[in-house]
Amino acid sequence: MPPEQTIYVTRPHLPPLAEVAKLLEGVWERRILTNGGPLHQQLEEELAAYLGVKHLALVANGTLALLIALKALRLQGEVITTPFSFVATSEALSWNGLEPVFADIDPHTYCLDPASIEACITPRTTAILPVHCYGFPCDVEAIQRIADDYNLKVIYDAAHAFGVDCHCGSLLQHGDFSVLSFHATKVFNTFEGGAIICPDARTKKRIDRLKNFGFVDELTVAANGINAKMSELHAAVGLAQLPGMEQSVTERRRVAELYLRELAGVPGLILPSYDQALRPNYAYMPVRVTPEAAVNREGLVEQLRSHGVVSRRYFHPLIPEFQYYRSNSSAGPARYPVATKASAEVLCLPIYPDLADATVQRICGIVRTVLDP
Ligand code: T4K
Repeated sequence: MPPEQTIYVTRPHLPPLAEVAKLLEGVWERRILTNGGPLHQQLEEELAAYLGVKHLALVANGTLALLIALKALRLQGEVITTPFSFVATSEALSWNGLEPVFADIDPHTYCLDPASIEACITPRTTAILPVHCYGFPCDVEAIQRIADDYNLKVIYDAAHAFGVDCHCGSLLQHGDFSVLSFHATKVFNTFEGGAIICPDARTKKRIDRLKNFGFVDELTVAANGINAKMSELHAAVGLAQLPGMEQSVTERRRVAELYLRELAGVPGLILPSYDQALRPNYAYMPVRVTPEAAVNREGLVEQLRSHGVVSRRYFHPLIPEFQYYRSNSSAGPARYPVATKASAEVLCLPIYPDLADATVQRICGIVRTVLDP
């Protein structure tokens, strides 16, 4: 591989172009381009079967999926969420007029710590919005116990958790809703896209209306809806991609396992661990550069960049450190010390299905040279 070729943190997994073209021929014939066309309906059915869930509604992206799931619950007041996520998690709350309350995370899974959730509950709390960070499952049982005890709704941001299991089947069946992102950078992508997993057909109907301006029929708008429909073009990409998913995750696993072997024992570096029983999807390769390392995280980012390797500091800054959220009453590192430390130490290394072994070895060589000079 020529050294000047940039290695990005991720590259989209693309289905065979001929398969997409075949599906698009039908679109050209039918001229049904969007508004719940046949490819959209087919993808909803195939995805629900693949993911092991009963009711799934496709939407235009993961952010709109969050927005609509929250809207469907008619929530008010405060929602406990994680500071350690992509900003869309909190933005969906703000767009719904809900106040994010930032709790702390678990140092191993990077997901919300149930004890910290409980400590954040006030009389105004109405829901919990946890994230299955990097595809690592939240402690869904403990979170459900808290939700039951305090009569709270749970909306899982499962943007990273496509295809991941918990101990009792699909991780996506937990909570009142789970929300997926099919953005280009995700394990399964439709260029832009997303989905809401909901518990029953009645709720799916409500979501289907909300994503189509709130229309019940031509003459009736029953809710403050929005346009969040997935087009036939995007659905075609998804349908062509789905048959290759097992292979794609197998390739991600190859890359992850090579990293784990090549980076084992590097001083000051903590590696992630993937639980095979939970069908991990290897969406990300988050390593931690601890204070014991020869250089800090920022130094490693720069060294990698100077060799053409673009790693990413997901998630730095923390959401409450962004200007828009700084005045939030729960913003402040004392409220979430574990997330603050993680945000200063975590680095996501490149991982995607066609990342060659030789490239992973080259990246690991750079990491070893920098951290173990
Ligand atoms: N909840 C969570 C927990 C999320 O992580 C996200 C999105 C959402 C909700 C919202 O879902 P969406 O509304 O996006 O469906 C990326 C993604 O844009 C974002 O979807 C994702 N999370 C977030 C974690 O990462 P950036 O700013 O890192 O993207 P970008 O454009 O820098 O892409 C990263 C790398 O990927 C590039 O260096 C090159 C490569 N790339 C990217 C694109 C877009 C490609 O090779 N081709 C491409 O088309 O945010």
